[in-house]
Amino acid sequence: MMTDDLAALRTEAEAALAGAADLRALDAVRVAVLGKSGSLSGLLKGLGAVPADQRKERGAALNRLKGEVEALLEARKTALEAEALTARLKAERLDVSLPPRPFAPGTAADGGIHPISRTIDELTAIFGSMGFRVVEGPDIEGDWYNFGALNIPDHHPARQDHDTFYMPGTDAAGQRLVLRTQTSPLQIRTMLGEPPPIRIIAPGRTYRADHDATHSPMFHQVEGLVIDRGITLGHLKGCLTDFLRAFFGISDLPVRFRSSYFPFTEPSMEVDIGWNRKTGELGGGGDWLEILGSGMVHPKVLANCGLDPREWQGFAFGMGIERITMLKHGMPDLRPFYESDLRWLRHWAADPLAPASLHEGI
Ligand code: 2NL
Repeated sequence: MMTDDLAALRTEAEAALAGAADLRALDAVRVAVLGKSGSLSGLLKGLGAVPADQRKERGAALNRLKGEVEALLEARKTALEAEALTARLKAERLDVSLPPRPFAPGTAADGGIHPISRTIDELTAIFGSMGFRVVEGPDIEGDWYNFGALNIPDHHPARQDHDTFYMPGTDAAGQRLVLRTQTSPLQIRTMLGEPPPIRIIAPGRTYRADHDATHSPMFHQVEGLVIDRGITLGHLKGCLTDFLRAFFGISDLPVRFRSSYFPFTEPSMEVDIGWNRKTGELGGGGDWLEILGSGMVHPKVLANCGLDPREWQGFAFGMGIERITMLKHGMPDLRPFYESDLRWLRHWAADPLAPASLHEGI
């Protein structure tokens, strides 16, 4: 007789919980049963009037019921939340395979690929076909990764030449923090982090305190690195010649290698392509245009990265992404790359539905 009312309350609460269609209705059930003037709270308050010999047993039964109702509430809440999430995921589904809206003046513009991104896509397609992989990393570097490991000593003029942006503070290893002046730190990290053979390209943002029509304090660079046994200058020349001809889409583009100096390569080579100085046209115009720097990785750089230069050799190269993009498309000025002028962007944007591929021609 005494527990009958508890059994009834339990049945009632179960029915109310099952009928609660959303979290709000569920909370109303909680208040009706467990709230200050809820049915169960009412029974607990009534304990004082229960004869002393039954009070303990009834109190225990009430508390047990309270625990059960709380557990049922929690279970229903979890189920309702899962239902709500499923409904939301269904309602907010995005079909990424839909074509962009056709462009019409005055309506929402369709998307386009920025020329910098397009060039990175093209570099990735060309070097990817030669077995290179893309690596990425932090823009803020320790100065050992940016300079020291590359055989650029503490007081080398290059550290000023580069007009480096130094950051306050040091990293965990006590290195001075810099905005990377080239993407070489990624190659250092790769050599330190995995055994050869290595074939990587490292495209990304780089920073130097320089600002005029052809220099921006933030610009993009791509560097490449190959490490294996028996790598020679012949591999460097073949790889870069193939790359330049594919990138500029000129199968007989003249390519010239001219000896030069970098602290991180020995020997070092600057690479020129043929063009016509008067018309700006690339190809066989009889003039030469410097396009990138390259060389065999310096034995000290290999040793700094834990590689024995008698066993491993390699070549590396670096070039400016804005520069090769401007030359390829005949763009006169660097500044609009970063100005978000929609007229410029619409003019130079690449079609997002025609990604860079070697089959279609870069
Ligand atoms: C240039 C020249 C170059 C490299 C970058 C490199 C990186 C490592 C080791 C050796 Cl980890 N070299 N990078 C080599 C030669 C030239 O860039 O004029 N860039 C715009």
